[in-house]
Amino acid sequence: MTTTRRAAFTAIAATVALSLGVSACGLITKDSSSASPFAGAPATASGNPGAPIKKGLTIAFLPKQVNNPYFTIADNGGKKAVTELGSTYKEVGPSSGSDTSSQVSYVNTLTQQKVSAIVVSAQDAGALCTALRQAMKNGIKVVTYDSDTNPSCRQVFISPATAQALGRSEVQLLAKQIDYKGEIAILSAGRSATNQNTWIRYMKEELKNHAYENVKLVKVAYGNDDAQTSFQQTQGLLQQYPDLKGIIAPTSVGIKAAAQYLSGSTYKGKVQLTGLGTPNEMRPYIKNGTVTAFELWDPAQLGSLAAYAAVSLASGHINGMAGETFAAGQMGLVEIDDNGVVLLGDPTIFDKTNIDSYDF
Ligand code: RAM
Repeated sequence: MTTTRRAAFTAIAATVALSLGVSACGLITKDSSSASPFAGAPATASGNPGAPIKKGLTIAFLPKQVNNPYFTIADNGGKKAVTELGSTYKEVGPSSGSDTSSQVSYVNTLTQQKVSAIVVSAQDAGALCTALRQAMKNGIKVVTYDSDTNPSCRQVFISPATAQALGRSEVQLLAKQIDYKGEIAILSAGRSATNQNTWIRYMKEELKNHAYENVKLVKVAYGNDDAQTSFQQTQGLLQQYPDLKGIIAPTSVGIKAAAQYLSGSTYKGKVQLTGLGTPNEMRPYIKNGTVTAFELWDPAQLGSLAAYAAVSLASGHINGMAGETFAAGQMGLVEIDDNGVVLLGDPTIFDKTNIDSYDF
């Protein structure tokens, strides 16, 4: 990662994030020495920062999965921003988190409908590419949020935080809970999910550190962001590895299902569970002692930031080039990083001391 936030902003944002519990997002500055002529975003020239923000656009959100509370929160954040900017919001998407061909069909339909921008959380890094490139050829702007495609298949990616920070911190959280000793497993979402796979890569990197020499990753299981499959996969992990000490589930569907299984079993409090989940879904499991701590960013802010980027792109304000900036309401002025990436900010860690302060 070649960008850093301004030091002063970081200090303020960190304080705000801690005291108010919001993910910090602000002006992200680009190190001029890192300018890359090979930025993956297909833009070749900057947009016109003086162009007015257009109204009457149609911004379509295409989450990984429509009936997933995490995406409901994120997309409602997007809806609010789109509506406030005077454009029309719509949401389409599969009900299964592992139905990539259906995501492709939705992209094709939105292209035929000539929407102004597609904001998509990709179930697969490559599978949506042909359809998204076709959309961009037709003048439709493409923003990925939450889970990216290959960089050349979109203009901007709104990333919750750096994948590195997320992956490493989940290992750090779990290792502390199991006293740096024992077998652990990962319960992921879909096998091809870009976001989970990137985080898992960094989890494995983190585990190479000396501090974890007595921690052994025994399996990565896939619950496909389906509650029942994730529940059964958790059960399977414990049958296969009776000495398992901990599970990391970097998916809001997976962590809830795993918590449900553990809390009704003899493993409650004995097998530690952490990962990414929403405070409202995880509150009962923090309260009943199944889960000690987990983390997440504010999904509504992620959706909102994606909406501002989509409207700015569709207004010709930005093209997705590194160094361009766009206004993101209360989140301020945001700068696009190399490869068209925009970072939301640091996630919040939830535990019994702060979980009641959050309502999402
Ligand atoms: C699930 C999805 C999503 C992920 C969250 C944390 O809802 O897999 O992509 O970001 O979990």
